[in-house]
Amino acid sequence: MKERLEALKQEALQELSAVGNQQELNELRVKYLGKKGPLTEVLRGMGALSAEERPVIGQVANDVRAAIEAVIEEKQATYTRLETENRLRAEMIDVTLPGRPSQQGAVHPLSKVIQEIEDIFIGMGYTVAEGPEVEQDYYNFEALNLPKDHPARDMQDSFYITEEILMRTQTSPVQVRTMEKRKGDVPIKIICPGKVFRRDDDDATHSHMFTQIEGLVIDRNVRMSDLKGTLLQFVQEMYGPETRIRLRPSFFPFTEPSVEVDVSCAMCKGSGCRTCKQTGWLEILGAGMVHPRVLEMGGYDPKEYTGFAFGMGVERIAMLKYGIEDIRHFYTNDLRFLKQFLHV
Ligand code: 2NL
Repeated sequence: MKERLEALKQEALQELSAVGNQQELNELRVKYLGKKGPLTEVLRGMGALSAEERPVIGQVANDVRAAIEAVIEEKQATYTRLETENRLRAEMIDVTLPGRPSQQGAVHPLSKVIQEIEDIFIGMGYTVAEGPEVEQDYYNFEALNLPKDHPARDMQDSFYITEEILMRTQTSPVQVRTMEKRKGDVPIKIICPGKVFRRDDDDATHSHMFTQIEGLVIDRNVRMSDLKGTLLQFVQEMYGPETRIRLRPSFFPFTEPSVEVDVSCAMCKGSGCRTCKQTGWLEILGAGMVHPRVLEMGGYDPKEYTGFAFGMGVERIAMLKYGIEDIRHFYTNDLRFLKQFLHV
């Protein structure tokens, strides 16, 4: 029996020394150490041995098993190490290779100007209000003191959906809706940014759709000087602390009195250049004291409350700020145009 075990050991070690891969090693492990292997068989036959022989043969069998196991384990360790090395080699990344540049999007220049204007007014205590682009005639015209026969209501100037529904021509209807919602409560201090629509032929300075920001303040004792101070603060934050403003009389159906607001040209500081057509001034805002009838229709008693309002075209402000010569650049999304504003 001892000889058989020794022979088994020699045979196993012989075969193991010739093993070439993980699979062959697994097969030999099963063959020699498995439940149906020769070693198990020998141990099972031990019952037939005498009491003196049993521990001796048992010892030899254990030694043989340990010797075979040791070789298998050593080989296994080698295979495990090789496998790890191969995987690491296969998965190796060359961190010195140049990266592939990704096409990164950016905030549209118009959106940036809107955000900048919003921030300035938020800094003065205003909140931002938004509303529908498709409006009722009442909110777009009627409540703003635009009588039925007013030329601004003409089919020529507005996109009508039905007799009573149209694309808003200003963001004022948002302000009317706010007055209605606030039910006579003061103060109201809002700005309303958004798209507006007019039946115009598109050219370098006109677009049938553009972006407007309007502002509205209603409270007790709101005066023209409050409007002037507010707009001066706004343009000085927007264009620099040297900026001056100039108010000229004008007319809007929804304000009385009404003014056009000129800003000293940021390009030439008022000395005259191509941008300001040698005048030193740029017209960027319309404004005025809210018409008493507009206050009344919005639910505010004009004997108790007054207010001011203003409106500006965002494209025009952006064009003057960045020297953009054609309004259509904002909507055609030519990357050569948009990429110029990546870092402004
Ligand atoms: C311009 C002029 C303006 C207003 C808008 C307004 C709104 C309400 C009441 C009274 Cl709810 N007024 N808005 C007032 C004056 C001028 O816009 O040139 N826009 C591009």
